Amino acid sequence: MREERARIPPGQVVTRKWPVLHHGDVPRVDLATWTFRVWGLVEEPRTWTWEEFQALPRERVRVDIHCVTRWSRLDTEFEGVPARVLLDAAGALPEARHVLVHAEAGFTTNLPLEDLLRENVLLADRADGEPLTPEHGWPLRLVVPHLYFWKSAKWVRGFELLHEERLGFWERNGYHRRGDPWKQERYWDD
Ligand SMILES: Nc1nc2c(c(=O)[nH]1)N[C@H]1C(S)=C(S)[C@@H](COP(=O)(O)O)O[C@H]1N2
Ligand SMILES: [Mo]
Repeated sequence: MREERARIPPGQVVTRKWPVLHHGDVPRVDLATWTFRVWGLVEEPRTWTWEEFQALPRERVRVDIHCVTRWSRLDTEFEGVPARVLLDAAGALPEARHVLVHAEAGFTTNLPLEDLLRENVLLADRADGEPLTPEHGWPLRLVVPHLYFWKSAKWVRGFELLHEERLGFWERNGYHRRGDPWKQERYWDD
């Protein structure tokens, strides 16, 4: 399995199952009042209802995901709206460099704007051909496959565009500010 080995970042072990990992409880979400917002350093702050979000252009990607707790899962298929579509609709200002991703119950995670604009970065509502399950982030989760999976916020609700980096939940609790699995950027001092 040389090919498969080349897809596994250092220090990771492949799992065929899909583990569930998060802080706190699975939130209860009401689609009737749900919104996705993009605000901060944008030309025009935007808000989408669930219905409006469903009308946006969609993509399907097949990606490998890597959790900092050392499991990797190969070939998960996600479907949803590219993050780029929402960022383009709001219009990032030139001074926008960083994004704080906001999710239900105050969960946050940060990443450089350019990482959100990368290929294969989706706001996904389906995985492996099925609607997301609540424990994997229903109704919507971020998927940033090129960074450790803690950046892929479940139950995501918005992007706040910033000039200076502002650390998110796991990043304030010892995890790396960026989290590239190929460089083993696990903890803040890696
Ligand atoms: N809202 C929220 N999203 C989150 C987390 C969390 O605690 N809260 N944990 C992250 C971590 S550490 C991981 S590894 C992945 C796990 O996603 P999964 O449970 O679908 O495998 O979700 C990420 N997204
Ligand atoms: Mo994680």
